[in-house]
Amino acid sequence: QQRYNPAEIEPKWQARWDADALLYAAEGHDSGKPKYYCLEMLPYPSGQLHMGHVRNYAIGDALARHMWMRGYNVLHPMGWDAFGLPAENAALKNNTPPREWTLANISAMRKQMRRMGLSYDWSTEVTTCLPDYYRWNQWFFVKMFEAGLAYRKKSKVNWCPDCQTVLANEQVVAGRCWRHEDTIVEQRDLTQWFLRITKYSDELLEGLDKLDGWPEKVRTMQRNWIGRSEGALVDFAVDGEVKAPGCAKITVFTTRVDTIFGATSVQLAPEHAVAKAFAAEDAGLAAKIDGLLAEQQRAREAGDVGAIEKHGVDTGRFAVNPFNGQRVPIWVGNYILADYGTGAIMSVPAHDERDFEFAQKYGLEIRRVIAPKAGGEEPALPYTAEDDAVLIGSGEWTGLGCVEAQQKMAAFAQSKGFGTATVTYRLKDWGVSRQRYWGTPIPMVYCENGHAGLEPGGVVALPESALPVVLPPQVEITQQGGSPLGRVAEFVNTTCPVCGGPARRETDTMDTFVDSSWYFYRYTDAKNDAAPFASEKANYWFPIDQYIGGVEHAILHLIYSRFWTKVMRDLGLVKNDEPAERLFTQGMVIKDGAKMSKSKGNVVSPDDMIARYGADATRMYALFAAPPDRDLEWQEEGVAGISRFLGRVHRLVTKYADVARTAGKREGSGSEVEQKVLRKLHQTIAKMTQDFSGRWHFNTSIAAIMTLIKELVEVEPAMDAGEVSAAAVAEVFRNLVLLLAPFAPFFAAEMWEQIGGDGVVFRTAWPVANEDLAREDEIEIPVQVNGKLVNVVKVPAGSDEATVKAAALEDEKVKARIEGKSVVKVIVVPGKLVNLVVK
Ligand code: ANZ
Ligand code: ZN
Repeated sequence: QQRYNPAEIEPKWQARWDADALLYAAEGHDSGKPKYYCLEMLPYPSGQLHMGHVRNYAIGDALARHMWMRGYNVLHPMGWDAFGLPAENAALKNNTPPREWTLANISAMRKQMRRMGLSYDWSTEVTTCLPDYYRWNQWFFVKMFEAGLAYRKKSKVNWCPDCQTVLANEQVVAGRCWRHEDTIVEQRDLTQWFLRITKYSDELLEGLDKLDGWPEKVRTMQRNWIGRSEGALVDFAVDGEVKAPGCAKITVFTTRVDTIFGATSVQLAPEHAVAKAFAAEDAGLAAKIDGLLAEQQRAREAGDVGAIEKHGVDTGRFAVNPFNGQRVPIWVGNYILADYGTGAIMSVPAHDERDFEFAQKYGLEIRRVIAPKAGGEEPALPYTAEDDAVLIGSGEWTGLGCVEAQQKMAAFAQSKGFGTATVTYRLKDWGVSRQRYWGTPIPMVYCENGHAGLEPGGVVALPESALPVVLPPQVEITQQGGSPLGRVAEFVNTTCPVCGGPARRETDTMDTFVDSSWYFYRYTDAKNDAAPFASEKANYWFPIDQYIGGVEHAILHLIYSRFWTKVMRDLGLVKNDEPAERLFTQGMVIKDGAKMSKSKGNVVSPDDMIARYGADATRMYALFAAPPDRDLEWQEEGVAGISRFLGRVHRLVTKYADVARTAGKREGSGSEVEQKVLRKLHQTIAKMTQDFSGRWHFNTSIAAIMTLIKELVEVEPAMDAGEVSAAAVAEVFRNLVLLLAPFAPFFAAEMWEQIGGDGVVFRTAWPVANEDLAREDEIEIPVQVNGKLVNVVKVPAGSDEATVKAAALEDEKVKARIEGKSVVKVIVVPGKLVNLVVK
């Protein structure tokens, strides 16, 4: 008998599958089957798969194979998120053009994926750095420009000195670059392209409530990122003359207008226009404000502006509270952010933590204007309650509940013309310009002389016929700043598509998150060269039934792609509001207690594992070692264990292969051993079917298969002695192989062939558990006395109430417990529990 040898089995099947281009291809949108779109996040082609990928793809692949077996038309595609900085860095280092480097990495990784036996439909492969894909980024960009959703503005932007490019807010993590943990992000004033994601702020927020197939953690992160705050804008007039235009009043943003009678100062961000106006008249003040600005910058660098040590300067000027006419001092504070709300606040020390701290430090007045509704002792300050709290010392508003006062006072301010209710968001428009080479060229030109309706240098969107704007291949990549494309004269100099006059191309490229915002639509129609995709195909496949990826994308990719879907819907391209119905975020792979990473030196290479134990054992281990949503501690010993387990299965299957191949139909109920084996089999089928329909605790599925194998080994002598019918043996092994198919595809294909299974194992119907066979003869029922567990009794499965009750009352332990008492009531929950109420 042959031993299990994955080094022989796996390449054999890989070659067969490679030769069968349609093996994993989805059927068309006219397929009669129900559809299932199973998607794993596409990788960046770094050149090597890592264990995180292996885990992600093992989960998705098990699911995709299972859904095929359940009779679905499954789309299970793969592609490459192929633009981005590493290709440029590699170009600098090795002098290989980014395109060559990227394409070589892609082919290496595609090979690894095939070696892993992943069931991707390669006919729909998407590579984002190729013009057949990125031309549609450009097409969307123009559509967004035409719809007012793409626009240019000068603003403060995040600049990474290492990337030599601008970053979106979402790419700044604790003041640092998302790619360079140690690099402090600078602020620069630049004119950049933005996408108006804020148009959808409310929809993006409200949509989260309906996404109940998404992890709550991800939804919470998105809610916080969008950061909707209801509040009011209130104008405080500046007392005395201010020369600078537009500086006669300060508009503050507050979520607690009900506390306005307790405002004892107005605080400005150091960059606020009024602060600048005061500084222009007072050099001493200007220097102090610069000091605050520097502190803010340092806090940003330290990664936490929120935790800044609060400092401020008194401007010596006053503002007038429009609600009570009171003059309050105007300060400039280092804890006021220029880019949130209006960059100005009214400070209410009695009822706000930060204001309290500040007022104590500088001896500013602290005035209570909110008290508990129930009265009683004065609460400690700051007192921040708003529910069950009322206004005190607030003129005509005194006595109102806080929440009611917020609405009424905002309406009052509006009626008097000094304020309004408002909603503020933390979410900002998405800055998409990047001063890099390896990205999608932004399809805009600047007409040098201008033409009717356009001033010289004005922006003109390229017509569809001028797309794609192809990246010039020969570009010198250097460390010097500025867009590399700006140094390619043949690229820059062009003609205006409207007037034919001289024009310059935009030389920035798009943020690579544009590429991943809609790639999954392209999979439905990857070869379309007349449109990004055909709507009827996308409408058939969308929404994605299951999206699987890392939680690190909770904000960036998963918010941008939701935005993109809404834009496409409004353009009439798709019908769905959200891209993915369900999202699963798998845990990290760790080794020796830490995330696997090059910098920690604890990386385990998938290639090594596959070479040693085979792809099946490696994949199966990744599913077995932990529930998929938890972190997984990689232990090579565990992979070896799975390999030995597959060896045991291999021995059994090959041993009984002939029996399985030639057996007839099972008849009658069979011997007791036979019933026992069949019971275990059908229980395993039932359990696995369940695991596949919810949380995918594949670790317990695999454990169940292991128990089944253990049982088979135990009854092996009985099988050899002919006590289990050939038909039952065939039933067991046939189903066993089917159960293993989603997890260990090479192995299952080989075993299927050995037992003479018909056709392709992955297209064979998933087994259905036979409930009669699965049912236990006896079940255990806990018996309680007055709600306390006393013992567990065994009764025949399916017993009626009377039988269960009798068994409970006859149990020795129960008898002892109720002795001398009278049973006043017996509660029987069929199949579950008996509770005796005694006195
Ligand atoms: C007065 C007040 C009284 C406030 C009170 C709170 C409690 P969220 O919920 O995060 O939106 N604020 C407004 N703009 C700010 C800025 N640019 N920098 C720093 N702080 C700013 O927070 C809104 C509250 O944060 C606003 O309401 C304001 O303080 C402060 F008892 O106004 B509040
Ligand atoms: Zn022109």
